[in-house]
Formats: sequence, C-alpha cells, structure tokens
Amino acid sequence: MTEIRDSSNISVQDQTATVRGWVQDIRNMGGISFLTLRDRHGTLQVTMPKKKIDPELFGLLTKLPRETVVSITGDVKESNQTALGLELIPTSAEVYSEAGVPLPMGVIDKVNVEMDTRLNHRFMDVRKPEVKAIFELKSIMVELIEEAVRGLDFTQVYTPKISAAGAEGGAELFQVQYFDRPAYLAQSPQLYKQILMSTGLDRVFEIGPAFRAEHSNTNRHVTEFISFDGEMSWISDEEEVMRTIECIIDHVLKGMKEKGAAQLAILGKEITVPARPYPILTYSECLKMVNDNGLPLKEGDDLGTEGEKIVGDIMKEKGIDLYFIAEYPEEAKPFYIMEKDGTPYSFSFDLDYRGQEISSGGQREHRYDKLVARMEKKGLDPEDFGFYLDAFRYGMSPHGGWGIGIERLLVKMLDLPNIREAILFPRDPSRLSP
Ligand code: AMO
Repeated sequence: MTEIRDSSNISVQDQTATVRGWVQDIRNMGGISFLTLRDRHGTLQVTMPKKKIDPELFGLLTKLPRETVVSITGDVKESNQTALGLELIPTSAEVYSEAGVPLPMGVIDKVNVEMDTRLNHRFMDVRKPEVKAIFELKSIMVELIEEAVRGLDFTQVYTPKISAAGAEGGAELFQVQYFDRPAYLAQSPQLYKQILMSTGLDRVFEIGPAFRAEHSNTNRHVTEFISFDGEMSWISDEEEVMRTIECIIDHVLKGMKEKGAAQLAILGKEITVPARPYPILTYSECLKMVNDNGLPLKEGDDLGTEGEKIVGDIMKEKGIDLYFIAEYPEEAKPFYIMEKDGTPYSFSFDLDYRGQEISSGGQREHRYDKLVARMEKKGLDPEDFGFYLDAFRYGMSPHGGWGIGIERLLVKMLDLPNIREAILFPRDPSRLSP
C-alpha cells in the first residue's frame, strides 16, 4: 500500500508514497516538468517526464495555479539533482483546493513586501519557511519557560482577563461593556497573582494575554501581548526574584539552541547564552551613563527608549547582553512596589536585553497600611481596590514577582526588527484585523 509521507520522512525505500501540500512552483521545460511541493517540513520535487506520465495527469499537474493544495501519489526515485536525494514520479493526484490567481503576495518571490501587506495576508506570509520558523520557535520557547518554572516548583494559574479594575495605569485600560456596567481588559495579572500570595499557593505563574490601550506606534509596543508572569512568597529581597528570572532565561536560551536548531538554521540565527550572574546596575548608575552620553534626563525620569538604548550600547561594548536595572525611584514605579524606606528609591527592577526592557518586577508592599498609603500617594482610591486589599488584611506573605513580555524576549533573542514579526495577528492602534 502507498503510505502517506511528508518531505521529512520520505525515503527511496518507500518505493511509492503519497505526499500532501502546496504547489510552490511549476517549471515546464518542454519534454519534462517539475513541480515543487511544499509541506510543513520542507519541499519535495515532483518530476514529470511527459512521455512517462499519463497525459491527463500531466495536463492537470502542469497547469495548477501556484499554492494549490494537492495530494500526489507516485514512485519514489533516487535523484542526485535534489536536496532530498529523491524525487516523486506521479501516478495519481487529487486537488483539494485550487488557489486563486493572482496571489495577494508571493511566497517564494524574492521581492520585499511591506509589513502591512504581509500582515493583511498573514495566512500567505506564514507559508514562508523563515516566517513559520519564528512561530515554531515561539512555541518551543513557551515549552521551555514552562519546563523551567515548573522545575522551580511554581504552580500554573489562570486569572481573569475581564476585570473591574486595572493595575498598571488608568489611561492604558481598554473599557468593555459588561452587561449593564463597564469593565476592563486585564493589563496584567498583577492584582490576582498578588492575591494568591495570601493563599498558600506561594509560587505561581501565568502565561496569558495582556491588553494595553497604548497609543504607541513603535516596533516594540502592541495593544495585546503575551505576558509571562510569576509571583513568589517568602522572599527577603528583590534580588531573589531577579535570580529566579535569570535561571529561567538561562534554561530557555540553552534549550532554544538545542530544540530550535532546525528553525534557527532556517533563519540563519545563532543564540548566545550569556554568563551568569547577569550584572545588576542601579537606576542611578544608568542615569549617569545616559547623562554622560548627552541625554538630559533628570532624577525620577523614565529611562525611555533612548536611555535604554544608550545603556544597551555601553553594555554591548563590555560584551553583556542581559542585565538588570534595579532601584528605580519609587515615584516612577506602580503602587504595589515596595519603597526603600528613607530613600527616594524602591525595591524594583527591569531586565533589559540588548538595550530594550523585556521584563519588570520587584518586591511588593505586603503591609496593609503602607500599601493603602502608597495607593493614596499615587492618587488612587483604595475603595476601588477592595477585593485586592482584602487579601492583605487577613495574613499576607512577603512576596515579589515579575512580568516578561514573551514577544519582546523572542524579538531580542532572534534579533528581529519589529515585535509584529513575533505575533501571528498583531493588534496595535491601527490594526484590529485580521
Ligand atoms: P510592565 O508594565 O513593565 O509590568 O510590563 C511587563 C512587561 O510586559 C511587556 N510589555 C509589552 N510588550 C509589548 N507591548 C506592550 N505594549 C507592552 N507593555 C508591556 C514588556 C514589559 O517589560 N505587573 C508588572 C510586572 C510585575 O511587576 O510583575 C507589569 O505589567 O516586556
């Protein structure tokens, strides 16, 4: 019987095989025609010597529009002309779905297509091996993240994505209609992962969507991204959290090199695994670097894209890709971050990867009175956060955690030019479809 094969597991020992996929290209050279059949794993050459093929089959296969989906059965022959070392001589074929003409964009044409055109026709774009490889790597990355964090005894949790209050700043909330009242899309699991620290589930993680109504049209902001959040109890300082993320990222980078080798080869990329421990800079040190390089930021200012880049360039000269920036002014950090008493600073950090923030976190304020005071200082009404504050009134562990934007992590790892390259169907202020 003829077995179903794909381009990764076909061999001359098969003698006959059925292969399914997309017609990538057809070249008619007079007495012989070649059809390139593409499937998930690669391409296979279907060779059609006119005289040896049933005329009806020859007529069908040589006239198929590019990107038509077919199943082709034939004899497997050795060939020194093809990358696989074999070719298929067809004996029968079935057309599952004929592609329209012209195609909205090419799959193999070496012309530069605008990002917008690619995203509008993402189903075509992902047919390109180098685009598909990115999403396979993203999947491998998530598997490795989970492996690492479970190895550290974290429990996976799911928190609501429709909520009554935001945690990361009012202006960036998407409002939705929830029956007869307004609700908001979750900006992060912040409030819920902290509530869980009062339950005894004292190490939790979540990988899920986060929504930000940010009007930024940049290559690193989107309005929906996947956030990898962790929260852990019984910490004595924020460095414990930093070393935990470092351990996870180290596992991910090493694992990607191994499990993602085939996809990395398609992309022509190499992943470097930095030495540990990752250096910890302070905000004040970074501010000085930035000022010395001509960017006039003041104490308390966000380092911003430009500031982060200056620090990234200085670290790059020292051969350092990943580094923490700790002790931000409390003013620059959200209400849930613990202040460093008697100083204007806080127990907070960011993790930067080649000049871009990919994570932030810190030790949280777990003392009820201080937390309420901090909310008031930030102009928030504690009454709006009753469900959150309750968890701090009846026994809360000291804790801290982090949020990592997984697309930013992937983009930096693979040195991609735009966060949209790492999201199948990105959402930004001007894109809501497909
Ligand atoms: P923060 O707001 O810094 O912190 O977000 C954490 C990480 O999420 C990613 N990120 C984004 N990625 C793409 N597009 C965006 N618009 C976007 N906004 C954020 C970044 C960022 O470092 N609750 C805290 C985390 C914590 O303290 O646990 C938080 O959400 O990679």
